[in-house]
Amino acid sequence: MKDKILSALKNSDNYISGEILSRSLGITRSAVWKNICQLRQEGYIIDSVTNKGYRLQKDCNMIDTDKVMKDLHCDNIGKKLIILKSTDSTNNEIKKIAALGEESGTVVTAETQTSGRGRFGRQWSSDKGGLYFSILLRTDLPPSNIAAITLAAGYAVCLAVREYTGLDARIKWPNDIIVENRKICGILTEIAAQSDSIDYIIIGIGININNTEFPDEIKHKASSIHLETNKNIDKSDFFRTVLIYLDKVISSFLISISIDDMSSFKRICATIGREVSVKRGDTVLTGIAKDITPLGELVIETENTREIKISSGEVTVQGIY
Ligand code: BTX
Repeated sequence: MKDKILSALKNSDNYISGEILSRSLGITRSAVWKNICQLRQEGYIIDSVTNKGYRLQKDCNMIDTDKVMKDLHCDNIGKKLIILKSTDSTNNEIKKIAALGEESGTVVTAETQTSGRGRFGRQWSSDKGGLYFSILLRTDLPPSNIAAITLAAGYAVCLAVREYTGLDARIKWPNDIIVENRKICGILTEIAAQSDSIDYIIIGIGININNTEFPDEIKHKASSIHLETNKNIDKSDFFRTVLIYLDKVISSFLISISIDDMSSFKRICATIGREVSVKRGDTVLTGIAKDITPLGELVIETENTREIKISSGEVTVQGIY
């Protein structure tokens, strides 16, 4: 019943009287009131005005399943969507449901994360303005393809940002998406694997959407779609676009990992052709980023014209961060 009331409120831009709701749904007015209270407890902001009725305040930061899933025909990613108010990390949620046999393609999202994480145990700032979600992927790809799958996900996010906002989103190898040299998205890919085969992959994606502020230590390098466009973005609508691109790009990547895919990744990679520094243990290697291999490795030509390939790590790109 609660969902029916919610759906009626969502479909109306004006107030709906308690009497109309009670008549159309065949319940008493006090039952309508109880359901409204429950919806408010779940975080929906519902105005009520005497002689007018109820009106839902549309919150562009709330994820609305109906809006995301409507006519979403995905082959792999997004067949099922689990929405949480808050969790420690959506990657952890995927681990839990993967252990219970959840099917490939399931996506978990949360409005906020209390321990959102990046690579090397770093934190991912996860306030209400952002979009945080993780994808469960069961695949028989060899573990050596992990760097490439992270790039494929990054490429898909770039295409979605470009289509939805017109911003010049680019990949900063290996797992960041930047706009105007600032980070708007990070990707954390984790695997559960045997020695030579993958049990499942978790692709965790955090995108700064309507965020307006960041912690002091990342202020200089972080941005959000809102800050870059000066517009409030409807998170559900944007999420739908991202899922469509992720499904398209990753499904074709799983079928054939080809050089062609890499050339499209390379075209929107901000790292290629720039001077980069890579931390390797205690040493820092400097050179020019030349290429990306079919396995997603970055090819760097160092000062003594030696070519090295790296598949992960911390890369600083001159002029970016
Ligand atoms: P990373 O290790 O490449 O980047 C982490 C670094 O990025 C931090 O140390 C900090 O400097 C900076 N940073 C932290 N938060 C933000 C932010 N909101 N915007 C811009 N820069 C930031 C990147 O790791 C991978 C992040 C993946 C996050 C997703 S969210 C859904 C899923 N669940 C989860 O716990 N992680 C993933």
